[in-house]
Amino acid sequence: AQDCQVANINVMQNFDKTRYAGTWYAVGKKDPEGLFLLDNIVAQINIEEDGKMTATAQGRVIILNNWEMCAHMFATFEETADPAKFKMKYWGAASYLQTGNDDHWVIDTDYDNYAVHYSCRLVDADGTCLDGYSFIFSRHPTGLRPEDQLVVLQKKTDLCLLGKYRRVAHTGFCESGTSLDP
Ligand code: DAO
Repeated sequence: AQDCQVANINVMQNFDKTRYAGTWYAVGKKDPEGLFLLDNIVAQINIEEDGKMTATAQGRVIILNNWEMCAHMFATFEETADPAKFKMKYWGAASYLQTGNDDHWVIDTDYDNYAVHYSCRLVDADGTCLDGYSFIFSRHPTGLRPEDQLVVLQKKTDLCLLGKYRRVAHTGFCESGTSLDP
């Protein structure tokens, strides 16, 4: 569907959260209003013993007075009637980081290379998304394989977000402790 109606967005069929587990590097991002995670965004999806999906994530952020830091985030996921649509509750390791309750929709993934995520925070009166964000995830920090780029391009188009993404750099910022020098 490409009528830009949030309700008509196609998500991953027969989504398998077990195969979604593991490390994902954000290589592209469409920001929401008041963006939070800037770059060096890595998510680790876990399936707990009770079968529930959780995640830890990190990324470079700038908080309050231009403080640059690596944010460590946690998330729990509530399942819905659609296995590819989750409600995600998230919070930071430190109290001054963002907290929230967002949709987490898996639009498409081959589990081994790429995943297209989507979250609309605010649906407009006409049914389109007024404020949302989307991650393009890769299993590889270097980016998407050429053969996945066309699939992802089509999904961006389906989401009515073509041209709204930026590249997410991985410079090692969040791998070097508290140092500001990657
Ligand atoms: O960066 O502006 C933003 C919005 C993203 C907030 C989400 C925080 C991270 C929670 C874990 C993500 C797991 C995919």
